[in-house]
Amino acid sequence: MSSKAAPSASTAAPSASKASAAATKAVAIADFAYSPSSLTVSKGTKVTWTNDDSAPHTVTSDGSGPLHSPSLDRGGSFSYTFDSAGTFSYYCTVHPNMHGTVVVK
Ligand SMILES: [Cu+2]
Repeated sequence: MSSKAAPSASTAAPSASKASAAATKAVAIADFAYSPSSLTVSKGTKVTWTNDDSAPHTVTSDGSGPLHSPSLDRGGSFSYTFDSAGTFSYYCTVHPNMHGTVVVK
């Protein structure tokens, strides 16, 4: 009946051994441009785009990439966690001259 063996730890840290407090990065969308337009992050980084423009914008991968945001109105945001390395280029479907790149290492 030992009630001594404390049922250890509900310290809520399941990440003990894996190095990573999930990194986050932000990209602003303003003046019809992504800022920064080119971003380099480590695998596992969560990137959040926030639209600061009055016009709607999207974050949409070139080709078959993984980014498919809805149309973001002013103040709207979209996040994606990059779990694999590579170069992810994207554009705005509303303004196809807007381009950005995320490089994941
Ligand atoms: Cu746009």
